[in-house]
Amino acid sequence: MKITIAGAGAMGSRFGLMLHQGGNEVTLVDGWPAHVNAIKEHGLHANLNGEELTVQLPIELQSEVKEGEKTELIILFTKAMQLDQMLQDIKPLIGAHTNVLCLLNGIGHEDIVEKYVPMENIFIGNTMWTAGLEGAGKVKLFGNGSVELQNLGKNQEQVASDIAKVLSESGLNASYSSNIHYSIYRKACVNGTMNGLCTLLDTNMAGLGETHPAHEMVATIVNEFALVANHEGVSLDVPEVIEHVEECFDPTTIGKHYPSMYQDLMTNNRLTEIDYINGAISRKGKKYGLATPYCNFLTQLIHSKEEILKAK
Ligand code: NAD
Ligand code: AOT
Repeated sequence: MKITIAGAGAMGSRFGLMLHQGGNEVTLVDGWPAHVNAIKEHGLHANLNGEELTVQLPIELQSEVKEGEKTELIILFTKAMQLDQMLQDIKPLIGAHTNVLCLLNGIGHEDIVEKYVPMENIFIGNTMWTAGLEGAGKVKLFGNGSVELQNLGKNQEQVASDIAKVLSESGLNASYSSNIHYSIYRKACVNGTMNGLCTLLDTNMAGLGETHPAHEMVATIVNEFALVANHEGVSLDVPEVIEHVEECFDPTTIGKHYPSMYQDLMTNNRLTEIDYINGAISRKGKKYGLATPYCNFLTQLIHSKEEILKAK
């Protein structure tokens, strides 16, 4: 399949690499000139489960995307605050038959995608894969993961299943979800607990899990997400979600991962996605008259840290 990865940082590179290895015709599109040039000149360098490899993948700077052959599938993997500009820039690639799959962390990205793509071509999902960007053109990938996705448009279930099949044939372990809003909230609970706390406490997920207050903090935050989700008709199984979140503490599986928010702020001095995770719950809580004090506080703390560190 002709696939464009829009946002080829850590996760976009992982998906691009695996889909390329699975025999698809993959093109990367990205907005970081140094990264684009490094991949153009030297290929994408990846440490994949300990094995060093270099793959030649076509890559284009998003501001230079021109009218041409439309792509069959676009996978969106920008950071949340880069999504609108990316969709604006890749308009020339989006045709009447281009399906667009949004796999960003956080809640409510479909509102932005809908501005550029007809509803019947939009697919949303989430992923438990992880990835780290070590520098321009270089990624570190370890562990396993999965993808869940669903169509937003009516009668597009078969297309959603077909997209999941294409991803799975490249080892991405994707499945059709009949309730993607539930899955997105469930994954948002992972990010709403791990990302902010690991960033503030300067540790990875296993390190957080070793601290005594971790369980109570996780449980309180998950309950705030559940309160807001419930108001939107999504009824989270709170004990199951807490267990799912706390599985991330395991150092033998995924616990050594530093969440992407940590990588952004602590390693790369970049602004974070907090407004699309805990901040989204905060805003919705305010709108619905629901108390979300931990999410409010976490959002403020991360913003203060961004200011102190002069993140950009
Ligand atoms: P990323 O920051 O690695 O890449 C996103 C974009 O930012 C890319 O266009 C990249 O080129 C650009 N970028 C990265 N570093 C830059 C720098 N120093 N200067 C300028 N531009 C730079 O983002 P990601 O981790 O791939 O995340 C994409 C989405 O996937 C996010 O919504 C994230 O929350 C989600 N996600 C991430 C992980 C993970 O383990 N990284 C796991 C699951 C979901
Ligand atoms: C993650 N991490 O989503 C993925 O780093 O933003 C991130 C992220 C899967 C399971 C646990 C954490």
